[in-house]
Amino acid sequence: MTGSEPLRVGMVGYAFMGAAHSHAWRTAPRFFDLPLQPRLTAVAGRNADGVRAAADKLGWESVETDWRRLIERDDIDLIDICTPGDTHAEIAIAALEAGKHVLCEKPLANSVAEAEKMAVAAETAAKHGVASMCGFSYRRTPALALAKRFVEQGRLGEIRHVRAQYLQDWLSDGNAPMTWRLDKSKSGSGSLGDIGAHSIDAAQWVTGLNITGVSALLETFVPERPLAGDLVGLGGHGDLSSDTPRGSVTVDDAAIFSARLEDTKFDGGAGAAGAVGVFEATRYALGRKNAMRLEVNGSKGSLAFDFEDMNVLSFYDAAESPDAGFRRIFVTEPEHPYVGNWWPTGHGLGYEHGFTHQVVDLVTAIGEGRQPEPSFADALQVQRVLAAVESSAANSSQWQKV
Ligand code: SOE
Repeated sequence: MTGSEPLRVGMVGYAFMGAAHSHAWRTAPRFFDLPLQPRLTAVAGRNADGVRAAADKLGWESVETDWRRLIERDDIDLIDICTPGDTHAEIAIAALEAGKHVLCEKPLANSVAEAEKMAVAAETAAKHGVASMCGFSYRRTPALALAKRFVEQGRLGEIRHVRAQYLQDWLSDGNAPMTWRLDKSKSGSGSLGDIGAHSIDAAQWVTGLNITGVSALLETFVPERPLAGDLVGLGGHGDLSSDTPRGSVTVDDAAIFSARLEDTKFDGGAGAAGAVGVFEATRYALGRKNAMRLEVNGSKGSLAFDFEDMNVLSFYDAAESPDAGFRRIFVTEPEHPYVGNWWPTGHGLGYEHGFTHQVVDLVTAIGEGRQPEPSFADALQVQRVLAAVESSAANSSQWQKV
């Protein structure tokens, strides 16, 4: 039974991520027992009509046109940040200093310097029982959570290879309009931070290894795009007339890097267990819609995941089925992570469930007085990898330590 004490949420931003988070806040207590009852107390956005309409549609009780008001209000316990990256640090630090719990969308910030300040603020706030979490929601996909469980159970043995791709195609049309995701001052980076960050977090989380060095290439295929007004959501078709003013794309369209992954908690000195990795993130892979893929090869077995087939984890156990190839595990059984709270055996889940599970884990941790994961410190580590990739790419792919 979900507890009756409320957890009063104030959300900043109401576009794609705001809608996904709203759905999660509403749904989580209906399917999971939570120690606290989330309440959609207020949503903030600068456009008064827009935020009012979003509140009505998404189920928020009140609106603010300045996020600072959410932080001032004493009927709000948690700030949920669903805005572009350039605003994350300011909002999160102000909220933590005011004693509000924080859920912040990924990537944590637009620079390592900002992420460091956020991690310090989070650590300080944690001493007063204030929780913070970064929204790497794919961790909560049941098949990826099962993958982590297999690694922890030793079913893969020693990890040797990590192969991570995040492939979308919504920018393939050179006339798709500009969005904030293509403006470095707002988003920090392009495919790298928007989707590559998910791959980095998932790879490190599933394997328990950290990326310690990279060699990278970044590419921008379409340097200018039509300025078609404020866009909500992804892609779409711009005004194709040749006199539509164009704006500069200031981020990478594709990011590719090789990496070394190591067990940084291992204190056995040189020769610590480690793996090699290959990462690719692009929004130009025509036909690939949301192919967030992870393959891991170990000394005893391998696993493979593709978000376009998100209810399946492919697993190869060298001892069990040496010549049978990968086995497709339908991650739809009650004993699989998160699944038991949903539908009868065999009925799959979707994109939105990751966000719902994120709320479940966050509220459970807050109710139990624990810090949730991924912490701002975990997200800072991802931020360092993003920065190392950019620095390597700017230096002719030179090896860059993280
Ligand atoms: C856009 O590329 C995007 O919406 C990302 O920003 C999200 O984090 C990812 O879940 C889906 O793709």
